[in-house]
Amino acid sequence: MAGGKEKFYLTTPIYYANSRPHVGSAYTTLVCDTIARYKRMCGFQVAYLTGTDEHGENIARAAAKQGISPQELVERNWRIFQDLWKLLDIRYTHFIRTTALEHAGGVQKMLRRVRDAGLIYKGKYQGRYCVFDNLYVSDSTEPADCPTCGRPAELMSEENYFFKLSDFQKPLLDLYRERPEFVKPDFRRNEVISFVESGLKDISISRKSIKWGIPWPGDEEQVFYVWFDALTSYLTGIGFAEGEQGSEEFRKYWPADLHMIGKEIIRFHAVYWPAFLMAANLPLPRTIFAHGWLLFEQEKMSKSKGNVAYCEPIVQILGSDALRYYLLRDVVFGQDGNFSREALLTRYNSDLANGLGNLASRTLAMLERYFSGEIPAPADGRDERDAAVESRAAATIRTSLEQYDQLAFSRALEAIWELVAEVDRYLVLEQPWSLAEDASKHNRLARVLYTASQALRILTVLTCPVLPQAAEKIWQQLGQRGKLSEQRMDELQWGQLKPGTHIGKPEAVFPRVDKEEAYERIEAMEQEIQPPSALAAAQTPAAPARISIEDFAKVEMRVGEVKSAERVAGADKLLKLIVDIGGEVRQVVAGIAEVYRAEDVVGRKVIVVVNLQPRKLRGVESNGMIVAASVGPQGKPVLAGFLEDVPAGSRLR
Ligand code: ME8
Repeated sequence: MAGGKEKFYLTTPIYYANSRPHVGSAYTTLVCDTIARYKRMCGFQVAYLTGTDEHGENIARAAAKQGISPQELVERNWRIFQDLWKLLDIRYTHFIRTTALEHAGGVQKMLRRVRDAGLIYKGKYQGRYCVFDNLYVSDSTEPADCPTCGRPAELMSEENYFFKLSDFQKPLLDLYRERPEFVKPDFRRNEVISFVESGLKDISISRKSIKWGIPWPGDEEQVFYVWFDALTSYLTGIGFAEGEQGSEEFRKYWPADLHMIGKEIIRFHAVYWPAFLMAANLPLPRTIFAHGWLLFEQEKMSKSKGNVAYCEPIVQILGSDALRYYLLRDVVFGQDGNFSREALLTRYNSDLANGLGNLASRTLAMLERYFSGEIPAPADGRDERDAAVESRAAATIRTSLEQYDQLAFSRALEAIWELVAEVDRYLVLEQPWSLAEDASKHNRLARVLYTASQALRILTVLTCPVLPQAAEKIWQQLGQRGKLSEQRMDELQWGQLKPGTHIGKPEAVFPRVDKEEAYERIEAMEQEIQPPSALAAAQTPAAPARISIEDFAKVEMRVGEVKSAERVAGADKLLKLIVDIGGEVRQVVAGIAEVYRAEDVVGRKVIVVVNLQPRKLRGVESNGMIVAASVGPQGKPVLAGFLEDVPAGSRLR
């Protein structure tokens, strides 16, 4: 680990600004933020670039679907990305939009360098192309599906400018062999090598039929292929366009130390990108790391598959640290991992509320109670138990730094939480609350709380890259001066918490949550999240307080008869009902199980809103809503019904 003033430049992919980011798209940004924070705490000068990919047919089509111009769409959407990064505490240093003027200048400059090297020619492109992933699927005209999104690829046939990728087969293979750290993890490098060994064809890097892009210099009919445009943002985002050699910042930070990406875009990054850079005679990045996918309901979480979870509800209920911790702790970095709200809430309660949070509040409360909020001097000699905590802390510092360096976040956190458990055990064995009752044990009490507080200080520093908010709060509660994020992690050691320090006000950092209730609140908020198009609609004048009869008529309510009912597994409040709404039978999930038993509602007539969008509750599809009064402060549900007998299917007006 270098401790000097070295630079470190890392990037996320430049995200398509055609839809709202979900947990999957936030994953890479969270990971990079953790790395950036870690590197800063090890003394590096860090440049951290993210941004939005705003050109291409996928953007143009998304805009057309909403009846707006591509420019309007991206103006709206890039802000949604920025707002989310703020919410998730992402401390990027650079944000590039590919529609920025200086970016276009940089892309044209890049082309000039490649063209001057004699590597561009005009030719005819014919083949299958996926518009959504901007991917050449095949060079044949035969029908083919996109390997990334599964959509049928479109036939394209036009005159384009080509890049002589075929010239780079040998230089690329030499690169992978000479610099094994260029593509990570190793198994991905092997995939890339076999792809390149199988032969490289020249690629088209312009488009004639597409208008939404950066103009090709000297040919008004063409725009740049969006990947040539987007990859160049790693250069333009730090000042490549400026002057002949780029800005001072560019010269300081380029080449990138790490391009972090998802595995589906590895070919663009590990094959095309180094070839473009070699062609332009620019230095190559040090490492391209392709991580796995976050899966949700067994498939890649992605907008096109409709299986997405959003970050905002989780942040609102549990805080951004909880999401960061869960994703880094539960997913083995590099591999695919499953996203589950259940696992998120379990981790929150066990590791954060009962683990670190509880250790911090217990230790701080005892310091307050027994030592008037002052870190005691360790009076008595150090015994074996004290020494065990101290040596565990030293081992944890060593291991977690090694694991952070290797991007093995789950292992780093595992090691850190072993220290949490060790200190917990120590407190249980030493029972400081009993020591406090015996004046002759005062010195031992001082030693025990001194030891626990030293360990807690170390824990705040080690967790800071993952839990920036909570760690900073505990840091301040420990009475530490300066910003935690400005501490040096590579200089961390036992004993840096000085006796006599006055602690701040103890406050819980991770209040325990009722899992069931939190789950339902997150799920309900998810349903309310609207796609950007709907967000725009919401910005039009608000609906009047009173609605017209036509508005009311849009809600279709019918009398339904409950045919069967059963509890939804793992949910205390939910009943799954099969309801006859007159010639049609529906499955509806209702939050009434705390008040009604399944057998009580079978045969009952209820009121069903039948034209609601179907939604999933705890993974169970609900196609409609049962109307109930919400009574008292707890909102106890009381089913609406009729005094007279009414046939199922009757419409309410
Ligand atoms: O590909 N699991 O943009 P994009 C893990 N504009 N990571 C995920 C994910 C999931 N389920 N879903 C998305 C593009 N990601 C191009 C990039 S770069 C010069 C141009 C993350 O909006 C992951 O990093 O489709 C993936 O590679 C990226 O979002 C794709 O973002």
